[in-house]
Amino acid sequence: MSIERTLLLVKPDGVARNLSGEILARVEAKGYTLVELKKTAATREQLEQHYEEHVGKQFYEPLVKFMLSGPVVAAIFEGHRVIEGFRSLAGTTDPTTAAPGTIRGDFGRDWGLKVQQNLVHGSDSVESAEREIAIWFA
Ligand code: D4T
Repeated sequence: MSIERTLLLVKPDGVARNLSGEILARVEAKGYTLVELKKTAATREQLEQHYEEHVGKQFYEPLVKFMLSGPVVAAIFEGHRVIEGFRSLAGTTDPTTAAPGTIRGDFGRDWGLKVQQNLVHGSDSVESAEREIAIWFA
């Protein structure tokens, strides 16, 4: 067994809708361990690093503006296969078609904006998790 860590963000829509507790509770109830937790206002510098793979895409600037629109909750969760496990709990990127039972499927919808407001972020690999944890918990 190898202990893995993931970076979870409750995005500004999730925080504004008072869903932070519900989201964290689902991850804890699944069996993963909360290691670090904070509510914070993202900076543009953090977001430029966090979303560097999306620079130049149509939704990049709206995405950064959205992530700056209010506080986020950042958490580190730990457990065997937590990266894959959290992405399964979160559901697919598009909340319209995310499966019911997932965070995005249960609480998300398309608001017709330039960027999807899909409540949560979760790291997609061990390398991304290490990189992202360093950005949010320097
Ligand atoms: P994050 O990174 O926020 O966990 O989301 P995903 O892993 O599910 O999706 P992503 O990195 O591909 O996209 C980051 C962020 O941009 C929004 N987005 C994405 C969007 O508004 N339109 C799009 O076409 C894509 C691909 C949603 C999440």
